[in-house]
Amino acid sequence: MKITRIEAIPYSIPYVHPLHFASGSVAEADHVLVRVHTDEGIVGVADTPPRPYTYGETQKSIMAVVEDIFSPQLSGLDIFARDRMQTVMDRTVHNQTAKGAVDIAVWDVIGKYLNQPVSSLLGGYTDHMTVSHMLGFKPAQELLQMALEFREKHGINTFKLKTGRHPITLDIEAARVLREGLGPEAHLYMDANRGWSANESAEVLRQTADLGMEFLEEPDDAREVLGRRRLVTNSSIPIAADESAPDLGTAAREILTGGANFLAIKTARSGFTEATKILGMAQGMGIDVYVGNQIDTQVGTIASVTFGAAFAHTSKRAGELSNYLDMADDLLAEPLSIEDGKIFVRDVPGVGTAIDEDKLAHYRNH
Ligand code: MUC
Ligand code: MG
Repeated sequence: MKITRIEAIPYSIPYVHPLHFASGSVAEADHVLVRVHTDEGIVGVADTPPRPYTYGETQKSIMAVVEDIFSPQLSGLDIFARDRMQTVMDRTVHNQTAKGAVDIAVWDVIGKYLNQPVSSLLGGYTDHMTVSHMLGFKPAQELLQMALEFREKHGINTFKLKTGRHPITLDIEAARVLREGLGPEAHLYMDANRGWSANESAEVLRQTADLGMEFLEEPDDAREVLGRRRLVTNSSIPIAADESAPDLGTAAREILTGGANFLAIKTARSGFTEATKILGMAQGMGIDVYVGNQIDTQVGTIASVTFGAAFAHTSKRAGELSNYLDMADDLLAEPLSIEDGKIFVRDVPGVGTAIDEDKLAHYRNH
């Protein structure tokens, strides 16, 4: 079975709760739905989130690279030739989430063709992921109210606090209010999206040392190598690489150079093929990972669940799988649900991303 065409469909869905964080903000999901068409009529689907402040991609750049470069370069390739596809796509630098979506859509075709859930094909470790919810910038008491609501309504007890603000006391206070309000059983960690310097990050770690934060993600700019290395060496909690380690090479580099000792794996930017390589590398080096989010829609989230549940090393921690709840609507024909803080893999052939075509027609940008 061969690829005949790759289609990129731009759409926009508003957010009910816009998210603000140190590197940017989102008020609408102006994403791109990618469809891989084949000569046997099977179509694979994946979602692509443009994040100019992280990967330099925009909705238009994703459409252009998918339709003008990847579609002609990958057409004619056998659907199982995933590593060849990666090699071809890697001739074009960057464009991280566009590459990730093409890979996931190809896996979706493979699962549909073999009549198997992709999570089983990838590793089949378990049937669900525990959910972590990401809290954007807000006053501390509002954050606590939101977290308590998420716990009450969805059973979520793991929260990532967006940090990186100035003065740093804003985030230190938010961390303290969350810990005191949620109690010792809640799992809490912070993500500063490079908002602080290494010294500010060290000061935050010092002042939050009694709060049981499990790790700190991307505190400062990892390119400021010595500052980051000093931070990692001296921190009593792990320092995680997210946007400093978007692919296999950078993930290996950050671990080997002491820029991080924990890794976020995001299917939106790594697809399943490269994410599997990052996972193997991390496991072999004794590095823990977690499934991060790219403020994913339900289409993106089910891809993360598919990957995360497939492996012991990714499913042992909560994955960031619930920010679609901040959106006004979504495209999945059968909406996701979170019960007792868990999302289950879909027991259907492929990834489980059947699209509601009426909704797509409604939200697509013509
Ligand atoms: C994160 O972990 O940094 C921020 C932007 C985005 O797309 O995802 C995030 C979450
Ligand atoms: Mg992050």
